[in-house]
Parts: sequence; structure tokens; C-alpha cells
Amino acid sequence: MRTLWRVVPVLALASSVGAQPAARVLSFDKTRSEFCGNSDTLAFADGGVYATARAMVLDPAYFGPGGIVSRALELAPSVDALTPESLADIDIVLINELATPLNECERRTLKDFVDQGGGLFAFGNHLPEMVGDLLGAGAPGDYCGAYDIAFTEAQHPVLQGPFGQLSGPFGYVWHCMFEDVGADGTAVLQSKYPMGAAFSGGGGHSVVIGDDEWLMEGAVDCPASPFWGKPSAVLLLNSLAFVMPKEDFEYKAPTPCYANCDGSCSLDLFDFLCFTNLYNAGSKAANCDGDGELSLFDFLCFVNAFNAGC
Ligand SMILES: [Ca+2]
Ligand SMILES: [Ca+2]
Ligand SMILES: [Ca+2]
Repeated sequence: MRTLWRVVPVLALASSVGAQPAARVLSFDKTRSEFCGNSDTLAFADGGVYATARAMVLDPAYFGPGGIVSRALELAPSVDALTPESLADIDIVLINELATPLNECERRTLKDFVDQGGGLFAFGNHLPEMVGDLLGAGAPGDYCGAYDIAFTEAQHPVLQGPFGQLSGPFGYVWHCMFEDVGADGTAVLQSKYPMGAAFSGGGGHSVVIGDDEWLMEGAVDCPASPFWGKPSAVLLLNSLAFVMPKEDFEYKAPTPCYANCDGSCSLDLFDFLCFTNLYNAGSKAANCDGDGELSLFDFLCFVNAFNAGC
């Protein structure tokens, strides 16, 4: 009895030290995702075409204590917009085919997230052009078409990773490509041009692939040409292992800027209108100079803040 009493606290200590928090993955919801067939969407968190891929991502034998990668992955509630608030506690952003592309605010937020050390896993025909430039890849022109795709010979953890090795042909579908992958990129899939690339810039790691059929199953109502198979599984899991941030990574949202009154991602006339509305409504938020009343000096104060920029 005495021995047991001594052992139990040690085990409890060991498990609390060893348990890493799961890495949280954020994805877009149904309202933002492209449709697939008549009834399903490509939302990664619940779309039928990704059922097998999703189950593998969440399988503790792959990601979890005692799994191939010791840190678990979990899907955060999906969102209809990428905002600094939506990235609180998020480790990896997963973006696939969207019904409406990322807007400039979302692109800036995503770049900030990756620069700080967050992970990005993006796949879909138009993802190279949507996010490639944020990662230093060359701006694409019309780099889409149906060509054979093959893994490159690069020495890279996405191709030689914890879940296996990837080489040789990968498939043939309509997809889009990078003009070039830039100084921080390594091409991992090659078509007529690089079609999939891994990025290691100053902050976090990213993998961007210009197609999504490779991750789709066939047995659902979807017109895309699915080619899910073992190489798809290895590519998916190696990519997520590569983009997983350091355990202490925590995204810090930028401090709100007073002059950006309407909270948009630019300073413009609408911010003056916004301030004027606050002032006319007698809002404390219009008391820019912090004294006890709303006056002309608050307008001057706002103009100064606006001119100072954000
Ligand atoms: Ca495609
Ligand atoms: Ca604004
Ligand atoms: Ca005032």
C-alpha cells in the first residue's frame, strides 16, 4: 500500500508533463465553401468528400500521445471569415476551395498569423494564386490546366516525413500552379509548373497545393475526379506534421487602431464618417482627446490619429 501511494503521484505528474495541448485547426464553414455536387459542400470540417481524410487527421494513432506524431490535432469550430478574433488559440489554418476568395483583410490576417509562427495548409485549384504571394511565391498569371502531376525529388519533410516517403507520379486532374515558388519555397509537386510547395519563411510553415481532388473520396455526389489513395494520405499527414507550430505558439491579434474607426482593413473616408456618426450620437468613443466632453478638439485629435496611420 505504501509503495502504491508513492507511485501514483509520480505517474500523475508524468502524464501532466507529457500531455501537450492539441494543435487546433481552423477551417471555413459551409457558407464559405464551394459546393460539391448537389447536396454536399467542400467544408473540411463536415463535407462528405473529406470523411476519410478528416478521420485520419483526428486519429490518435497518427496525431496524439503515443501516435506517430505525439501531438494531437483537433478541429476548431469552422468560421465564415478569417479574423484576428477567429485565430485566438488556433495553431493551423486549413483553407480549401472557397466559394468566395479571401479578401484583402483576410489575406493580411493570414500573413500576420504565418509570420508569427502559425501553420497554413491550403489546397484547392486557386490557392496558389490566393495565398502564394503572401509566402513569397511568384505572382501567377494563367497557370491552370490538366496535366500529369508527380512528386519532386526534393529533400523535404513533406516528401520524406513521419508518415512515409513520396515519389513518382501522383495523378492527372485540372489544377493550378505557381509561376515559381520563391526563395522560401520548395516545390514538392510538379506539373507543367510547380503545383504543390512547402514554405519555411521567417515564421511558421506552410504547404500550398493547387488542387483538391487528390483528397476527395469517390463515393459521394461530387463532379470532381477523386483520386484519394495512400499517397494522398501520406501527403496530407506529412503536410500537417510539417506545418504544426511550436507548442508555445500563440497568435497575438494586432491592437485595434483608433483611426480605423469602422474596423475595416483600410484607412479611408469611411473612417471619418464612422467617427462623425459616433460624435453625433454622443458616444464616448468619439472623445478622442480623453477630456470630459465632445468638442472640436476631438475632431482635430481624430485627424491627427488618421494622419499618423495604423
Ligand atoms: Ca482540380
Ligand atoms: Ca477603416
Ligand atoms: Ca473630448
